[in-house]
Amino acid sequence: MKRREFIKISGLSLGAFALFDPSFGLIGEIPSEKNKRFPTYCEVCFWKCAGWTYLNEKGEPWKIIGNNDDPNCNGRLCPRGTGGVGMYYDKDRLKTPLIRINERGKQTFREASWDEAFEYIANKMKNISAKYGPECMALFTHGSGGAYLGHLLKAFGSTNIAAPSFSQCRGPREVAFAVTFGDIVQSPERTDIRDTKCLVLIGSHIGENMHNGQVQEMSDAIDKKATIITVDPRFSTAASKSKFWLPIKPSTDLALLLAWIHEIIYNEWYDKKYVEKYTFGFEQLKEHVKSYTPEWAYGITTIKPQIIVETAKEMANASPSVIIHPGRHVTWYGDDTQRIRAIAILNALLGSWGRRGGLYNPDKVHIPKYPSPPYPEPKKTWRDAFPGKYILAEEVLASGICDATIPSSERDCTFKGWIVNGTNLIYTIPDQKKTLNAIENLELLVVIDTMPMEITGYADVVLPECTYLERYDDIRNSPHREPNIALRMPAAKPMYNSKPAWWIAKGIAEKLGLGNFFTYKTIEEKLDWELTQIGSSLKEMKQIGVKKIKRESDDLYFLENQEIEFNTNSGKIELFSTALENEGFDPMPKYTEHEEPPEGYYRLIYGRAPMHTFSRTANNPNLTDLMDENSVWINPKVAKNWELKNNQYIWLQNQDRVVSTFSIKVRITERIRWDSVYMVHGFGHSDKRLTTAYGKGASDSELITKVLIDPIMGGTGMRGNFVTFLTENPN
Ligand SMILES: Nc1nc2c(c(=O)[nH]1)N[C@H]1C(S)=C(S)[C@@H](COP(=O)(O)OP(=O)(O)OC[C@H]3O[C@@H](n4cnc5c(=O)[nH]c(N)nc54)[C@H](O)[C@@H]3O)O[C@H]1N2
Ligand SMILES: Nc1nc2c(c(=O)[nH]1)N[C@H]1C(S)=C(S)[C@@H](COP(=O)(O)OP(=O)(O)OC[C@H]3O[C@@H](n4cnc5c(=O)[nH]c(N)nc54)[C@H](O)[C@@H]3O)O[C@H]1N2
Ligand code: SF4
Ligand SMILES: [Mo]
Repeated sequence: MKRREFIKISGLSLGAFALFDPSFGLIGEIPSEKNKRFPTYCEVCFWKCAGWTYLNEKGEPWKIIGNNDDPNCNGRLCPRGTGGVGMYYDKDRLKTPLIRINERGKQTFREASWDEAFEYIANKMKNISAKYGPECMALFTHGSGGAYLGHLLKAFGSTNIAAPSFSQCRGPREVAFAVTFGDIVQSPERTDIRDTKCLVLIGSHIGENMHNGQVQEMSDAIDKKATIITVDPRFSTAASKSKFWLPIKPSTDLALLLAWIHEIIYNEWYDKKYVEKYTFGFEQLKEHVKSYTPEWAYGITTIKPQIIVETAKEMANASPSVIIHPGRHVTWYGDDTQRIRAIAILNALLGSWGRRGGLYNPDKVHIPKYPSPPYPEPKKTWRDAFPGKYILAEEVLASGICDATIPSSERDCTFKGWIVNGTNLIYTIPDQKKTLNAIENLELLVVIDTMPMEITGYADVVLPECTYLERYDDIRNSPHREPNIALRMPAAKPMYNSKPAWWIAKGIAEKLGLGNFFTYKTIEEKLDWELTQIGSSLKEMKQIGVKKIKRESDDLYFLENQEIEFNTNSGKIELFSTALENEGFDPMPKYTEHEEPPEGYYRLIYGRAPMHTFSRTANNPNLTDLMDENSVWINPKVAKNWELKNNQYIWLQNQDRVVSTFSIKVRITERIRWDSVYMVHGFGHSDKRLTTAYGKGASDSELITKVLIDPIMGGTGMRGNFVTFLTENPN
């Protein structure tokens, strides 16, 4: 029963629109007891579902099944997590350390021993430290190994540790929520979808975005007759499950949000008691949105006034059990923090923050840190490269480190060495030319990866990490309704000459004379010490995989009339943001216009497919069986004008005359507006060592050359690019 429910939402049940074979749903059954199983948590995406790796008769990893006690997955993995064993078996894996012997990008490497690779890295790092200071080393990381490599970098004297999940992903929403509510959204999101009566999705394409627990909760909410309102220029899977689909003109969402705020205030549909008790700046907001009427928004968004009013009423009826979803990948148009501010304000007006069916208060376990000496105090940080800018960004900007690596007379801080762990920067940070220019200026580029992805081609040293099925990692400690932890342990010995990140970090530290920061002999020793501090042990966790720990107090939701001091300047929920005003930004969101596609061009928008994660799964043998290339969605009207046929291969050319390296299959569909085209991110791999993924589909990343920077927090807006079609091979 449960299994079917999930499939219902993850695949579109509209026959001809089927997105993927529904027989490939979630694996939830338990195989026979005689098979051995080992606890793990998934690394195919960052939802980090906990599960069990089972071995086959020959003692090899065979299948991965969700852990029933895990709140992130409730015993069921998504198609990608189920296909995770493909990462272990991928024949193209990196097999041994490599040192570059030729110019960058040429991929001429020689095999090296781990000791030789560590010696090389440590010598270069010492040189950089002596010449420029240790702060000129930066770490880019996305994934579990980051904890150990981050510890290494801080011990070395640099705090420049960046993840693309901030400046290329959820950064604007965290800043917008922090300035409004004094707290961030976090991951997994604190959205109480399970108990909501109305869920509003602004772009968020849950169901294609397969963040597991969230998809399950949305499916449950639909069964409980919750209203779903989806705002998307594309008829997404979520749209197909919605009572209202608002096919908005892309880039105009802020106008719709402001009109909703207008309606909710002027019709007095807001939660009066809540607004009075908890918020700051209501009268200013009321005045501010006076002219943002549904009729005004219609002219901008193409959404009819009557629909705007009707959907606003729908939200108000559900209040406070309503969620205007904060989104996750929100770096779209450069005014993203302000767009998410409008979302935060709507949630505040409807009283959903801190309420059942709205946004709950998550909690996590407090795990003491393994003893280690204090870190040296860095003399400078990435912020010195941007004086007076991006003050409200609470994390390091990956794109900012990139900018600050390119020498400029305006900056005295330039980076000289990068360690890149688990992020394919070439495909992840927009404006590839700039990323490559930055790389050209480096004295050291170390890449730690499992696969020969594009970024490894530019490395001086490539270090092969073993896959998540072959290693221990830090204890997973994700915030949730109930605090909980999960263990990842190896189910197999590392294949080839690959090693875990903790071992790599410790090895480099020892060569740098920083061995005192990694005093444990084995990772088991460290994990057991940490687990013992919170009343568990490695032995216990090996048996149960996931452990839930009781919340310290009953504060999942606000109590009736509870007095609350919010972590903002005014101590209230700030409808009028004093933090933004202090930094010289609009204290309340204003509508800003965005550039329109020129004649013959279409806005390039992109998203996820249920069976793939970014560019990291494109070579996975199990997942390419389900989908091995992307296609470009084109409206029938447009296809007719261009005389395009379904399944025809074409090339895309953007406004800066950049042409896709590979061709992409045409998919003609009413499900996309005529002014836009859509493609799934992560395809069009150009590294021939990826023997399955090479040349399959096209890459959105290479066509994103225009980047709309968010002035508030430095996020890289990627949806201001336009493409046209080439039917002959231009290359
Ligand atoms: N054009 C475009 N750009 C985007 C996006 C988009 O949709 N379109 N999405 C943005 C978003 S939301 C995000 S969060 C980022 C994601 O950005 P990334 O996390 O950089 O995504 P991937 O391209 O999948 O790169 C992951 C890398 O990690 C490697 N890897 C996988 N498993 C392991 C492991 O266990 N250990 C190590 N060391 N490496 C491993 C993979 O082989 C791959 O090289 O991209 C952002 N950039
Ligand atoms: N299967 C799978 N699931 C994933 C991931 C994955 O790689 N694979 N990655 C995970 C990560 S890190 C992230 S951040 C999330 C990202 O997933 P979301 O946060 O859901 O990402 P969005 O950018 O909202 O999603 C793209 C949607 O936005 C629509 N869109 C494009 N332009 C506009 C516009 O101007 N206005 C509106 N309203 N909509 C628009 C597109 O049509 C598309 O449906 O997914 C997560 N889940
Ligand atoms: S959502 Fe899927 S890919 Fe992501 S961690 Fe969970 S099972 Fe793995
Ligand atoms: Mo993301």
